[in-house]
Amino acid sequence: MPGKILCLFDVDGTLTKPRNNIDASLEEFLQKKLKNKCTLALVGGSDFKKISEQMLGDDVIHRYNYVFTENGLVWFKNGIEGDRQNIVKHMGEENIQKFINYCLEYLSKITLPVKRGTFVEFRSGMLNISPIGRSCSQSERDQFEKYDKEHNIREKMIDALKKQFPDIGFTYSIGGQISFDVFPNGWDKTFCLRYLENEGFDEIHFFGDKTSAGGNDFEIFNDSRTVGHTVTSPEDTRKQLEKMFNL
Ligand code: M1P
Repeated sequence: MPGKILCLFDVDGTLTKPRNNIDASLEEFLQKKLKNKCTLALVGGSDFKKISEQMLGDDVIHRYNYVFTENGLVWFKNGIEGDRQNIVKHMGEENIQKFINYCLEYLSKITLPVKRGTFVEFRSGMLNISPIGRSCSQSERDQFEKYDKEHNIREKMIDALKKQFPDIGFTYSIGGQISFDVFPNGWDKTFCLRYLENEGFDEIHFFGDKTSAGGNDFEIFNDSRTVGHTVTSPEDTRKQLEKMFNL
């Protein structure tokens, strides 16, 4: 591996526009220029299917030395899958079902400008809940984000879940436009650091756009094991890297 510096990137809002593909010129910059200076890693809240799609194909696990999907609950090193967390094993079927049933009941009682399908996406280490439904189009997604900013649909639902399940031990995280992630306490993006801290890096630089309190990059950005960088867009990420590495 080149050098002892690791650059660890969030995906949505940092390397790509939310749920869009990475720009080919940014990917070329990362692979042809940055990779000569440091080791590359990704950490996203999304599952492998979404991250590989956004990062231009399944061979992302070979182009990036480490790929942490679902916050690192499912991960790859040099193309080889490591262990994966299982939310059902951890929480028990009964708890998971009570939780999902309540989410569906709650969502059946709210009216939005539009509602589509796939309200609960079940992943290996987390649940992803979307009030509008994940099968909405890009324009419906953008409209929901705007509507949610005015009406706090997701925040209100999270408050209701916290009230209904005060001791369940879940963390709720709004990382994207139309949904929120639900995972056991501690399974946020800092989870991936356990796989990196003994890999011999002198510095782990983390780049993310949601680094303030309540954002899904907050914990890893503030972790003592990382040097945190806040970015405002993929273009800003590139600018900061050019400056940092004299590229
Ligand atoms: O990576 C950030 C988030 O991206 C998606 O969010 P949304 O579909 O709401 O824009 C989801 O995959 C979510 O899990 C993830 O945290």
